This record gives sequence, C-alpha cells and structure tokens, in this order.
Amino acid sequence: MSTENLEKTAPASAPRFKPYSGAAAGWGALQSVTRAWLGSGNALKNIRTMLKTNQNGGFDCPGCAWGDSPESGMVKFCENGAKAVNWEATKRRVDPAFFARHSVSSLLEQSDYWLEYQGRLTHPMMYDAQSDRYKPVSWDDAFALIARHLNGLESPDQAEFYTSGRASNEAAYLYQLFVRAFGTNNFPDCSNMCHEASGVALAQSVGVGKGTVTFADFEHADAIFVWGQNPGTNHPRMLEPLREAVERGAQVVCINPLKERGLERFQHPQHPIEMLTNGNRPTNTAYFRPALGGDMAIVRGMAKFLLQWEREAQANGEPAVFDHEFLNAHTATVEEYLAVVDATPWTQIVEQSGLPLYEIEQAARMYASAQRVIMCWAMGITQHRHSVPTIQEIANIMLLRGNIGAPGAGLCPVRGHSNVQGDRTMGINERPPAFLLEALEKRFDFQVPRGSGHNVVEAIHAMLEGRAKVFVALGGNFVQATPDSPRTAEALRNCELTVQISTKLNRSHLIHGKAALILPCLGRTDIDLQAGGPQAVTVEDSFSMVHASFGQLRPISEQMRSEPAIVAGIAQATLGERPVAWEWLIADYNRIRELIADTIPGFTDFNQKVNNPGGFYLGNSAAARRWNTPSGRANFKPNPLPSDLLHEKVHAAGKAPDLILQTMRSHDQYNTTIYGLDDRYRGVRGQRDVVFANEADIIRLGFQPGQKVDVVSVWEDGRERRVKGFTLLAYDIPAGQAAAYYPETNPLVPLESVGAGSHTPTSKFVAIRVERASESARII
Ligand SMILES: Nc1nc2c(c(=O)[nH]1)N[C@H]1C(S)=C(S)[C@@H](COP(=O)(O)OP(=O)(O)OC[C@H]3O[C@@H](n4cnc5c(=O)[nH]c(N)nc54)[C@H](O)[C@@H]3O)O[C@H]1N2
Ligand SMILES: Nc1nc2c(c(=O)[nH]1)N[C@H]1C(S)=C(S)[C@@H](COP(=O)(O)OP(=O)(O)OC[C@H]3O[C@@H](n4cnc5c(=O)[nH]c(N)nc54)[C@H](O)[C@@H]3O)O[C@H]1N2
Ligand SMILES: [Mo]
Repeated sequence: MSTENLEKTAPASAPRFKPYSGAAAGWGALQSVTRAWLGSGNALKNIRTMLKTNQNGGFDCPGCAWGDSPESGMVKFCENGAKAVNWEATKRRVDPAFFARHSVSSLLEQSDYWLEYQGRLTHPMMYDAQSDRYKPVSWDDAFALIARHLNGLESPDQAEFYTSGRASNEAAYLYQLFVRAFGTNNFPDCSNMCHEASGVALAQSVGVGKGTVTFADFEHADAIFVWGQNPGTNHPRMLEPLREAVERGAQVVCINPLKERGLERFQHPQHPIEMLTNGNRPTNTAYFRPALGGDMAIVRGMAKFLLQWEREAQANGEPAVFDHEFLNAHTATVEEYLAVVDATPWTQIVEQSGLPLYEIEQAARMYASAQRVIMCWAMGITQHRHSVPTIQEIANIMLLRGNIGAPGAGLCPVRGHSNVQGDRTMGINERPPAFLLEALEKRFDFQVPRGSGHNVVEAIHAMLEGRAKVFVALGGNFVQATPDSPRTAEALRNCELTVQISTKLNRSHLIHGKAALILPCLGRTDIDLQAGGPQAVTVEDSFSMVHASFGQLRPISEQMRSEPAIVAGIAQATLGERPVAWEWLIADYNRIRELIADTIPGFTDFNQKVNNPGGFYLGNSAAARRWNTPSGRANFKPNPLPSDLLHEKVHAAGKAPDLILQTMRSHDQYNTTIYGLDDRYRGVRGQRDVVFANEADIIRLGFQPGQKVDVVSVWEDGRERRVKGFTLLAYDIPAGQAAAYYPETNPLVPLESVGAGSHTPTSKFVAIRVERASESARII
C-alpha cells in the first residue's frame, strides 16, 4: 500500500533545474492549478468551492492573510489559494483502517509530502505504545484523558498551548479563555516564528502592532517598497495592486537578494487579451539586492541622504524634505534619532547593506520624491537577530515624511497565515496586554494569570528541561516549523501527553509524547453544522478587516468536529462549566461573538457588523494618528546599526562560515505542507533538497554545480547541526549567500539564535559551512 501510494504521489519529472522564462501567475499558474485539481479526486466540487473563495457568503481563503478589495471584479483567488483549498477539500481519508495498516515507526520513514497527501484525518485517535499504532478513541475518552493530565499537573504553567494561524477568531477566543481559566499564559504560536518582530517594533514606535494601511491605500500610493517578501508565491493577490501601481506611474521598489519572478513580471489571470497574447507587465520599477540582514543599513543610509538633503534645502531656502508640521504635532525623539543617523558611518552602511552607495541614494530619491509611500515587508525582514530595530528604522523614515496615517501611505507588514492577525487580536498572546486581562476579569468570574507565558522557543526549552509536560496544538506542525528540529523532537517526546488538533497527518503526530492524541477538525472549506444550524466563523486580514467565512463542503466524516467544539470539549472536561457553559456556546457561535464583543476592543455589535458585505474595519489608532505609546506620540527609535551581523557564537566556533543561508518557501508548499517538489519560478523541478549558491562561490569552495554536499551550521555550543545529501545549484544570488527550503533545513537553525526582543528564530540568517556529502540521505 505505501509503495503504491508513494509511486502515485511521486513527482512526474526527474530532478531538473532550468531557469523559468514565463511571467508570474498567468498561464503557468493555471496549468499548475488544473493539475492540482485533477489530482485531488474531487475536481468538479473543488471548482465550485473555489468560486466561493473570498466572496460574500463564501469562505475565507485559507491561503494567506492578504485582504481583498471590498469592491467586486478584483482577483479573488490565486493559484496558491486554489492549491490550499484543493488540498483541504480532498476525498482521501486517513481513517482508523489507515492507522491499522501503518505503525508510527513506519510512517516516520515517509516524507512530509507523502504524509499530508494521504488525506483528511477522520476519527479521533490515541497512541497505543504496545502496537506502536494510533487506535480509535471516543471523543469523550479523549477529552477525559486530556483533563486527567492537565488537572494532574503541579502547576498550570507545565502545559503549553500552541496555535497555528488558521484558527478562526471564535476558536482562538475560546482557546485563550479556556487556557487562562485553566491558569497559564503559555501561548507559543506561529506568530512567534513569523511577524512577532513587526508587532513588537511597531507597538513601541507607533503604539499599535499591526499594519496601518487598507487595501484602498494601494491605489493612491506614489511609491510602494516591498522588503524581503516573495508575493508571487506567498501572496499572489498582491501582484495585482503592484502591477496597477506601475501602470499608473507609481514607483514599486523591491529589495530582495533574489530576483523573484513575481516581483519582476506579472500576467493577469483574469485579463483575456493579456493571456491570449502571452503579454505581461512589470511589477517593479527598481530592484535592489542586499546582503542578508542588510536592510536596516539600507534604510539608515536612506535616512542619512534625507537628512543631508533636508540640510541643503534649509541652507538654500528650498522646500523642506521632512514633514515638519507632522514632526511637531505627532512625534517624539526626532533629535536623538537624527544624532544616531549622523553618527552612523557611510562605510558601515555600505558594508552591511551589500549595496553600492549610489543604489542607496537612488532608493532614497525614490522615497523622497513620492508624496505618499507604503512600505510592505515579510519574512526577509522579520527573521533576523536585529529585526525589531530594522522595522523601527522603516517606521523612522516613514515618520520623517509624515507617511503614516495619510491616504495612500503607511506601514504594511504582510501577514502569513490567513488568521494569524485575528488570533492575536483574540488574545493568543504569551505576553498579554493589561487591557485584555482586565476585560476578561471584569466579564468572567476568575482570576486571570498575570505572569508572562512561554513563546515558541521558551516552550521548547521548557519541554526539553521537563518543566512542561503537556503540549496541546490547535493546528500547525510544531516539530517541522520550529528550529533545531532534533531538539524540538526531543522536547515533544519528553512530554507526558501531546495533543494535535489537525486536518491532515503530519510529522508532529508521529513525534509525540508518552500519551498522544490526534483530534480531527473541520477546515475552512467544510460546512460547520451545530445544534443551532450551520455556523460561520470570522477572520481578520492584514488590513484589519474582519469578515465571516462559511464552509461549503459536507465534511467527509461525521466524526470530525469544529475547532470551537473541540476546544469546548477539552474545557468542559477539564474545568466543568467554569467560567462559561462551554457546550451551550457551541450550539450557536453568535454566543461566542457576544463574549468577544464584551471583551475585545473594536468588536461592539460584532454580530450585527459581521453581516456587512465585505466585513468591517477594526480601525487602527496609528492610521488615525492617535499614538497609544507612553509619550502619546509616535516615537523615533534611535537604534544603532548592529556592530556585527555575525553572532558571537558564530565567532566563538573558530571557523569562518562559508556562506550565510536563508531558509525560504518554494512555490509548491504551504509552510510545512509540501504540495509538490517543483519550484516553478526558480526553475527547480522534482527536488527540494537543494542549496542555491552563486557559481563563483561554489567553485571557490572547491565544488561543482550539481554536486551533492552536506550543510553544517557554524555555532559554538558543542552540537552538530547537519543536513545531508543536498544538491548545489548555481543560481543568480549575491556572493556569500545561499538559500534553501524550509522545513528541510530547519535542523540547521540553532534554537538559541533568536531575534532580540522578538525571540523569533533567525531563519533568514544561518552561518553555514558546505562539506563533501557524507551519504545521500538526509536526516529528518
Ligand atoms: N503559497 C504559500 N503562501 C504562503 C505561505 C506558503 O508557505 N505558501 N506561507 C504563509 C506564511 S505563514 C507567511 S509568513 C508568508 C511568507 O511570505 P514570504 O515572507 O514571502 O516568505 P519566504 O519564502 O520566507 O520569503 C522570504 C523572501 O525574503 C527574501 N529575503 C530573505 N532574506 C532577506 C533579507 O535579509 N533581506 C531582504 N530584503 N530579503 C530577504 C527572500 O529572498 C524571499 O524572497 O506567506 C504566507 N503565504
Ligand atoms: N526555517 C524556517 N522555519 C520557519 C519559517 C521559515 O521561513 N524558515 N517560517 C515560520 C513561519 S512564518 C510560520 S507561520 C511557521 C508555520 O508553522 P505552523 O503554522 O505550525 O505550520 P503549518 O505548516 O502551517 O501547519 C500545517 C498543519 O496544520 C494543520 N492544519 C491545516 N489547516 C488546519 C485547520 O484549519 N485547522 C487545524 N486545526 N489544523 C489545520 C494540518 O494538519 C497541517 O499539517 O513556520 C515557521 N518556521
Ligand atoms: Mo508565517
């Protein structure tokens, strides 16, 4: 059975590497979607489902957190959204018969791709050590087991409650309420590995940890900067506003070491003439290729030019470069900041940025000559040691010209998971704001825990050291998403109980605690039928728009439960009807939304507002130029540039790294979910264990393109971090850099290498050495 399936799912093409000549989206994307649809065994149904994506009365795309124009006629779905829907809406089943056929050890031999391809989880399952198999368990027994473990802990802080960003607002709200009533703030969540730095940085700078723009702002911007982001793959619906901006003469400035196809050219999939003529339009007007981690130096360089031009303008009586009215009315500490800008030497800026000075000047000119600027960023900015100061530097230059809280201007951290922003709004936060705790205490009858809980990295340490014994995951694939994979695996195996609430089989089910449960849940596309009828859930996008999502497909198993129902079941078994009647809430999710309305700012009249076509805007204080900071003003953050991008632990290792590695997504994956082994826009087919490097570097290191190598991290702590049998691909990448796919290279990211103030693993900056391959298989 397993070999037969493996053959069926094996890539059609042999490993191949050839540059891609097409534009992003367009025909190539349609071909790829068609292949995925036909492969799901549910083709016709899925096409109907797809047409309901992001439409009023339909469901929210489980792909990314990019928002849509509330007006009709815009692109509402994309190739990778289609893949995400199709992947969830499969007819294939991972049922008790499947688990009877496969022991856990035999499943561990399979690839991530194979595991998820087997289909939807259909039945609650409990691990049986004797047979090394998962066996069916009733929901009541599963809940009772969890309650027994949780209530048996010496302290509630010995449990960790992970959340992945697909959970709806309703599920996330109930989850945080349950966990806090149980008594801990241990909320490690995917955001800790993602946009945490954006939240931390912006809260200090402008008083709110979210983006300040809405979809409509993109139509009015004169310049859009895209930092460290690959929207062609990860946020395809963003290509449309970028292309539209170029067409109307706005600047679209990309800062990315890789020439990502979506940032170069875009073919509109809903534009017949363009598709027929195979035409395409550029999505950028300038492209800068920095050193990894060099972005803060670029922004600092831009600020230094602005300051120079401001002084020249003052001396010559010309119009000011800075927006003095805005600076006087709204900001604090600009003088301290400008002193730090003055003190930063050009030599350090050029060296650290990896750009020649004239390119930094060009970027500064494009910024200064635009009246309204939007700055977007994603993982290329947030997964570094100095991500918080980098994002604050972006906020600093935006403040200098009043580019926050004006139409067509603002900050836009482009979020990842479709409801990661909403989950935070609902209180999934290991360092909860005081207003949330006070609101919960006022509304409910329990003492809310006040101490800081664990983030992802702290949770791994706690499990490794035996300080945490129960691990519950509301979605996600913890063992594959986190750094230093063998240590995370050891952490999970140390637990007394691991509980995974999931849609699909993944490695986190196979690397488990002494007792282990798999609880199958409904996904975004499934109809959620409760006692009170079919239920909608709500989500929040990157632009703080909240809208409803209705599942469309009948679930393939009666045993699956919704996420809110599973959370309520665990809560009821653990706490009884304290502090709420959990199961009563589940009959009608309006009841959960009433509680949200009572306790979360911006949600008054939630049940009425959610009926608005297109949803409702939560508002953003910084966009309204209200600054929720201690000073009551927007703060310039006078951070120095890092004195050295290499960590002390890399220096202490005594061996200079060969290259600096960034770990990123291919076009055929959703985080740890691998849809296929191709990366179309980068020209890679049929393989994922590859390292992209500059040809000159490959030769310099004594290798040939195409050769198999081991990759080893440079980090002084006595551990070896190695992945084996990776193929070197000669690629157009700046000298000294390498790139490879996540999650295969997560074993190389040291758990201790985290962002200052964000604790985010530094997945975009790993010091590595390249060695002759020791064997052809890699370790998992
Ligand atoms: N189809 C699909 N969609 C997704 C996802 C998916 O896996 N698949 N994941 C979702 C999630 S959770 C997230 S967070 C987002 C991720 O969206 P992205 O942030 O676009 O994801 P990455 O693939 O990590 O790409 C990082 C980009 O940053 C660049 N980069 C790396 N290091 C640096 C640097 O130091 N400086 C600069 N300027 N650039 C750098 C890389 O070359 C790459 O283009 O996408 C979301 N959407
Ligand atoms: N090296 C490296 N590591 C990284 C990153 C990187 O760029 N480089 N990126 C980081 C980022 S940005 C993120 S966000 C994390 C992602 O980390 P996670 O969110 O933990 O990982 P995913 O791969 O998105 O989770 C996939 C699993 O979620 C389950 N699932 C899917 N849909 C649903 C649903 O609707 N409900 C429930 N309950 N379960 C569902 C399925 O079982 C599936 O196997 O990884 C991080 N790790
Ligand atoms: Mo993410």
